[in-house]
Amino acid sequence: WRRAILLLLLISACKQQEKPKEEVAAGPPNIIFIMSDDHAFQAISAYGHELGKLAPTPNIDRIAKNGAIFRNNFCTNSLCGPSRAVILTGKLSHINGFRMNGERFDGNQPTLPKYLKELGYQTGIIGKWHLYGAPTGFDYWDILNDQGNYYNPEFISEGDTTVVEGYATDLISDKSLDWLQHRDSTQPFYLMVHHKAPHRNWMPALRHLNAYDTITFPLPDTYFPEFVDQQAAEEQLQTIYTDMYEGHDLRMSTGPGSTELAQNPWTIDFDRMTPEQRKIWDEAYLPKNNAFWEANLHGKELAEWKGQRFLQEYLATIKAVDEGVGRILDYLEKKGLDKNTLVVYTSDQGFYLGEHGWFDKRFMYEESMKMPLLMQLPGVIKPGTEIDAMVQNLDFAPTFLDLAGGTQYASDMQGRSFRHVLDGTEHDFKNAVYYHYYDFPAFHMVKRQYGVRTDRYKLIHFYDDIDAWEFYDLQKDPHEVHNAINDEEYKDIITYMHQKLDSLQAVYKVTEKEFETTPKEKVDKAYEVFK
Ligand code: SGN
Ligand code: CA
Repeated sequence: WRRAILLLLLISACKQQEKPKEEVAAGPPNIIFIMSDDHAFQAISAYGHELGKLAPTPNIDRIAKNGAIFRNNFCTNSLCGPSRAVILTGKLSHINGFRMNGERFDGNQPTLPKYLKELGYQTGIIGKWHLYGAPTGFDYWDILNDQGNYYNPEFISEGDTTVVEGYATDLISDKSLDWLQHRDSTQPFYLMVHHKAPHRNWMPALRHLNAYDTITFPLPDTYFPEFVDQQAAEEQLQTIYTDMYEGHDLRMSTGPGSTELAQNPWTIDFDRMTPEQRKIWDEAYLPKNNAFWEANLHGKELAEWKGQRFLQEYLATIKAVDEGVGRILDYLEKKGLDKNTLVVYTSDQGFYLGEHGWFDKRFMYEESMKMPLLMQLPGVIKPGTEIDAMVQNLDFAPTFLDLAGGTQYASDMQGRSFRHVLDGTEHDFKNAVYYHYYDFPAFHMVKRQYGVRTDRYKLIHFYDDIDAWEFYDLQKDPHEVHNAINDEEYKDIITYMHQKLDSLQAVYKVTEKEFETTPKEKVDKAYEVFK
């Protein structure tokens, strides 16, 4: 009988060990939130843009095939730190307190990972943080220092700062897979995988340095813009051919036969490479740069060449991100975890790839305001779903909480769950979305602005050292080159848009404080500094 008891004990112990696994498989979904930095939707092949087709992202596209692609997902404030703060809190910048880069995120406030922890999730964040101060609400964090560097970056974890040799994107993918392998498998998990790529200065992995050498990418029709009634656009400092650093951004050399970089104000990006890395780098660029000198380009041709070089670098930088996404998807599939894991791919905001002649973001014009968004979750999202409904990064936290069974935590958030957009039972989610950007005067000198966008129209108010309204009919003018604010034909619609804007500002509790302006001397000085 002793044997029989032992056997019974053993069987019950085994059952107990198995049980949590079954619970996890059937219980709330795991969530992997993969977010890159400045990844334009134009550069993801699933979106069907010409650039994406020439520089495909087969692994990111897998998420669209397995689940959904969002064609109208918008950020509320097109800048790194602010977007991240909105995602963590489900609240707009003026409520979560992080309006512009360089501010410190108040880690004492309630956030998505904190709520998920209460719901029994194991939480982790790996990669770019950029909110200053230590992350709160995470069981595990291993973040890049500030903006992070592409080569041999510094990672900060609890009580430890380490320079890790290697390429940032690969390291972030490795660390994420490592975390997944060693996590406590009895709990559902929430993992934020935050890439630095493809943020400026767009340094590809060594294996991708020649990826797009032979491809000519199309430059947008607005590459050489004429700004009419677009004063803010006229006064920005983010034009590819006038505001990029030839060395730092475009790897241009000081002359034929030289590997020394032309304008390179922050030497650290290249200086931190090991001699071996630098050798491979220089060998890849020398012939290309010699060919450039040989061609002896000037004026418009030179400006176009710069656009090409930028796109080659930017798109090559994305290759390692896409590979990393593939490795994570493979891992989930191998372990059978894909069945109950929400996989999200997005970017902290959009990015201009030559539209209006620009790089960077910040403006409310489409390519910056629109964030790529792809999601898969078998059983909830049908494979191949195309979503046209307008959603925002503001809605991520409420949506994830809804899927995790914690809607009660979203009650004071300003976003709304789009779960039923995901499962195909809701089509008209929001009829208008609000936008508000504050980071002026600052790098690139993009003016303060707020506005409203509906599925067809956009109304923007630029303020601070300017007081200018712009209105666009996106159906007739998708490139936003005709400011129709004074067109008689739109009079009634413009009145409607103003009402919409006022009501959104009331609902979101935007007070007078948000419209403060900067003393003129400060603005003038900033134009001098950033020029
Ligand atoms: C850096 C970049 C800018 C960029 C900001 C903000 N310059 O300052 O071009 O606008 O980051 O980007 S760099 O040459 O130093 O990289 S954000 O995505 O972090 O908001
Ligand atoms: Ca960014």
